[in-house]
Amino acid sequence: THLISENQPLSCWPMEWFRVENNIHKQDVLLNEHIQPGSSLKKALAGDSQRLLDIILHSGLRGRGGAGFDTGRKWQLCREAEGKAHYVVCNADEGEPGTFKDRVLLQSYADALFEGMALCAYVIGARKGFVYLRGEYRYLLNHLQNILKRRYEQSLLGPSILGKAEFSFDIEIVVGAGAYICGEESALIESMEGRPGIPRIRPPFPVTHGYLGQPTAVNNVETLIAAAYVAYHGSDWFKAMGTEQSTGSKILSVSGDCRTPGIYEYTYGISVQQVLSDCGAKNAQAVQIGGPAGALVAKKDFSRQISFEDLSTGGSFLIFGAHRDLLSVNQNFARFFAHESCGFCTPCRVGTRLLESSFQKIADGRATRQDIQEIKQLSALVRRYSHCGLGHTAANHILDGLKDFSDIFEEKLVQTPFTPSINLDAALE
Ligand code: L3W
Ligand code: SF4
Repeated sequence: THLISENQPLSCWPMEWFRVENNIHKQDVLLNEHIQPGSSLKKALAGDSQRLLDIILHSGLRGRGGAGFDTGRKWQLCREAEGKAHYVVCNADEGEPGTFKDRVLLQSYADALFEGMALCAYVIGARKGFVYLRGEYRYLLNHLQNILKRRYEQSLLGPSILGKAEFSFDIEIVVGAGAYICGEESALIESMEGRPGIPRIRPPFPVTHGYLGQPTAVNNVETLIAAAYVAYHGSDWFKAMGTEQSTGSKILSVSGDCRTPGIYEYTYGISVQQVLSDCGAKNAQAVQIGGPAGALVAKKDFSRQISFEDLSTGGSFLIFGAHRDLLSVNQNFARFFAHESCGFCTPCRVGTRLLESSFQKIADGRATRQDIQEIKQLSALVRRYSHCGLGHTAANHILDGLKDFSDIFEEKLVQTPFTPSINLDAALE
């Protein structure tokens, strides 16, 4: 069993939390079945590409990387975009702290991933696809190359796939260099083109101006795998699971203070409480859903659901037991964002550093109520004026913490008679 190991330390996170085996504890839908290599493609190639697109559109499949954009719509926009060539890119730059489900999918379900990429290529008219593999997952490279080689031999890749003369598709694997920001799709494309991973201005979106300025569909590993299952079982099968706006299932990376950390797959709509019960988390005070950029969910809200309507997540489910110091957890998150900011824009580059040092001040017992007001003001500024998603979400954990766990900040403050005379919250509106 592979471990994310000691030789790849993440500076800000307790190492023991990453000693999570590839244990798959719950496999409701996708993980429950290995579809035969080529079986989705065979079904899809029996019809034209419009038919496959209609199936994906009708299934309601949405992006599993976090944002939940409609997959069929993305493929349709890309298919309709004009360009010299169209590209498929699989975003396998899984870098969100506490997320490791793509690692397991790459290790055990890579055939379905390559199948999903080929299906996407069929719809958008691509002849070339790339897997952008997280630098720390380099050890998976040989394994993935072996599967690609076999798929070429089986005529599931290469020229005239399964004898269909007009459908040829190649896949290449590109290895990242360990920057979290390259999980942002336009930074990822910059990196693929050999430049530093600095996010582009969007729009235009990659569907029209992506790799080499050409129409590109960028999808997460889990999304492409789900597409392969949809093509095999049909859209009604998929649509029957989950909730109205969140069809199908979500794979969660569960870690932290629980008895059985690992991979859990649920149909959408599952409550936080049910996941906690299943993994044996008896004494949780909070769960961070969607990584540091996501939401810190307090105990009073454990009835909330994993879905795009309620709690959207790329897959990270970090459990904090009652004994955890949530202030230091928040401080770790602030350090993480300051470290991973690409430095391109001032609100994020400077703002995340200032937030990090504010946390140090609180932890040292030197902060006053005025500092808390300034943290709120700075958080709102970073969220509002940053250039990309990293900055937009870098202060979520702070604002959530101040909302539901204000006492952990309060008890560290130096008590002064001074109270700000203006309402800084209102000033920010
Ligand atoms: C065409 C439009 N396409 C949006 C596409 C866009 C992208 C997708 C989502 O990611 C989350 C957050 C982070 N025409 C479009 C359009 N699109 N409008 O839809 O776009 P957006 O802007 O809603 O979100 P985002 O900034 O791409 C935000 C997480 O994703 N994140 C990504 C990490 C993913 C990985 C991974 O998959 N391995 O690392 C980074 O910021 O946490 O939850 O495709 O082009 N009008
Ligand atoms: Fe870079 Fe942060 Fe600006 Fe994004 S918000 S471009 S990560 S500095």
